[in-house]
Amino acid sequence: MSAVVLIGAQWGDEGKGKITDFLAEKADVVVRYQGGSNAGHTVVVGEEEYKLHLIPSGILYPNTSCIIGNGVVVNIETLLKEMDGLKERGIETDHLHISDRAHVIMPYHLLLDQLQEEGKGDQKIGTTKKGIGPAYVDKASRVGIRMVDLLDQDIFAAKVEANLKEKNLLFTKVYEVEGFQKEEIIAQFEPFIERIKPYLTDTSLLVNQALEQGENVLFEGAQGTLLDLDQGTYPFVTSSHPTAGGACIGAGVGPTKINKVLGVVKAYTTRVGEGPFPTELNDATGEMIRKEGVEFGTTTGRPRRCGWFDAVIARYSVRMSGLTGLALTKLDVLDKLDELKICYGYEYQGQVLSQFPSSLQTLEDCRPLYEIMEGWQEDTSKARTFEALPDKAQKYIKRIEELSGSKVVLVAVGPKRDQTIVRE
Ligand code: 2SA
Ligand code: GDP
Ligand code: MG
Repeated sequence: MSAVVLIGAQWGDEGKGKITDFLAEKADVVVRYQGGSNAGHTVVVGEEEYKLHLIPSGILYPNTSCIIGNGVVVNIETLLKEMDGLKERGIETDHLHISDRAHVIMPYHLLLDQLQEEGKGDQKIGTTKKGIGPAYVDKASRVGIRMVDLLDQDIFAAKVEANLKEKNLLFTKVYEVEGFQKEEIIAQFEPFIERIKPYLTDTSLLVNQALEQGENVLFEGAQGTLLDLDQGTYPFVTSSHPTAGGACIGAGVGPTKINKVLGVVKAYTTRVGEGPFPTELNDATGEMIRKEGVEFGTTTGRPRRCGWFDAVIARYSVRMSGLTGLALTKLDVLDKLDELKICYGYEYQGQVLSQFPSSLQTLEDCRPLYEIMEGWQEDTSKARTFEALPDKAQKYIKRIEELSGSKVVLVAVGPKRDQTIVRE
């Protein structure tokens, strides 16, 4: 395996948790490199289901080091609860390491996220309200609070004070709500700091040492290509870099160290939150996919918007992250359909677009062009080899490969570990 970056190649929720867990069996280290507790990665082992938000999906393997890299924004309270929840279920977290350079989500980030969304009305982004955007804003504005700052009481107090000076004005004068008290925040953080301290370290050193020793390192992306701050459907994006390039910055490794980049795609498309979605199905088929695929937000429980597979998006992801292969998930969800559609291009003002447009207005006016394929109408959930899949399902996968320009190396036919087909 060596160094593999795994990314979501659509709008998130492609099944990255499941695929990470599957690959983590052979990984020595699993690293989260961006996002925060907006993410919801599901891992199913036997009858047990784990929903992970901040902790890497390799945590279920006791000998796999799990790292929260510098690119992640961490809500410490949420993280501690997640650790406690795992411990209650018999999963130890002593193989977890957290970057001392990671930024901390503060109580004012959570309130700002909520107020900014409310203030946008119809134009809202549909964030998870986990404070992600405001925390990354502070990072870019160079006023963020990093884990390392928590280790020095005076530095922490000074940074909280400097932040509150500006933010309390915003809360009281612009939003007309109550601001925050420095002393309260410091008191609230005291027990968090005590508990989190032993986990803090220079995680870039750990990752690079592992790579030098020839260990297998898996970088677990959160969200997906079209939610990337630069490459996604801006402004309907998250505030980090889910694409493969984000792994280098968010984990502290050079691009020369990466060997493979795996893009996870669903056999159809979903999106949660606002923004354009060309192949969206606002009909009974969309409803059926939502029901069969249990398409509800892992973090917020929001119903996900569902639509046909969009090869323009897959092709775009292959380019933006230099994908070396695709992991196709949730094939089984389509088992009952008699007919399937794959979008191969968009019609825009009488022309055919084969590449994903930069302009949101253009995207909104694009009409998806479809190839129609026959459904297989057979149960795929028990298939364990590619050849065991119905011919029509094999044909569907091969067409996805042709249109996206990347080989499908893994196929998932259910949420469980063993419901995975490896295709070399
Ligand atoms: P944010 O909270 O600032 O990152 O929101 C900005 C946009 O990014 C989307 N986003 C997501 N999309 C899919 N899945 C995510 N994780 C959860 C899940 C989502 C949930 O696993 O289901 O539970 O609702 C995720 N996180 C962020 C978000 O919808 C906005 O469009
Ligand atoms: P992630 O954010 O990319 O990790 O994806 P989520 O965990 O938010 O959503 C994916 C959902 O699909 C989870 O409930 C998984 O258990 C489930 N899942 C993953 N792969 C498959 C699959 O191949 N078939 C089915 N039926 N469910 C799957
Ligand atoms: Mg998810």
